[in-house]
Amino acid sequence: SAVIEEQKFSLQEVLDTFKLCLSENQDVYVEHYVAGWRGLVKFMNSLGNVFTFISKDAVNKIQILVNFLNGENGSHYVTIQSMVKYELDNQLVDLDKRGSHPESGSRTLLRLHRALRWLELFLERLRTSTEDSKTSVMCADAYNESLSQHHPWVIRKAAGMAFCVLPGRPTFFEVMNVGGAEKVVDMLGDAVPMISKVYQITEDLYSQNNLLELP
Ligand code: 1Q0
Repeated sequence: SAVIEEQKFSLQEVLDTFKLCLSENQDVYVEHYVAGWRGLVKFMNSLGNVFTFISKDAVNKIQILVNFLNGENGSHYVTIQSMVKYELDNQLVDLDKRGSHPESGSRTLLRLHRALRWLELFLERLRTSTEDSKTSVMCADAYNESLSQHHPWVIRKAAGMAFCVLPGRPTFFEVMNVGGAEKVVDMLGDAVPMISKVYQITEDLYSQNNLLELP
């Protein structure tokens, strides 16, 4: 019945999908990476309409990667490592300026990767926050320290306006649906290192291949 099917959103589940990202030999599974982002987008949409301009872009990028994964060369897109190797070996990446491959998997994932750094910083702030901390400030600080450096003025401006209407910490914790504040802190203590690890492995891979500035 509808009652049984209607699953309540839990951020715990979303962050758990990031745990599934890492293979035994530290490769990052695109499927779980993308699933993690899907969950985050769902969470963000539940915060209100203002955030859909942000989530729309994420949804676009998720879809590009899913299309590669389900496409005829899907077997090369199983991990971020194999994707990067395959696209580079076959000249499927625009390296210095936009050309015939404006939506490569490598450049698309790089955008989500940069946003993952924001998430890591934001969640860490949330974890160590107190009752009177402001989510808008934590969010803005995390953004200014990371993702904003890759955004033009007009997007920074729009992001700043979105942060201002973020719900407060109590509502935020409620929507996360993890339990009381202590539970949230525990959950984040578990999730943040996991996200950092996925971030760092991806960062190293992109750095070693000189891909951190892909257009
Ligand atoms: C909860 C508030 C969320 C705040 C998210 C911070 C990011 C804000 C800025 C995003 C602007 C997006 C507009 C489009 C940007 C693109 O130009 C840019 C570059 O792509 P391209 O193709 O033009 O080169 N795209 C990006 O930088 C990707 C941005 C993706 C942002 C995805 C954010 C979705 C995630 C949300 C997580 C919300 C959950 C947070 C709470 C977790 C738990 C407490």
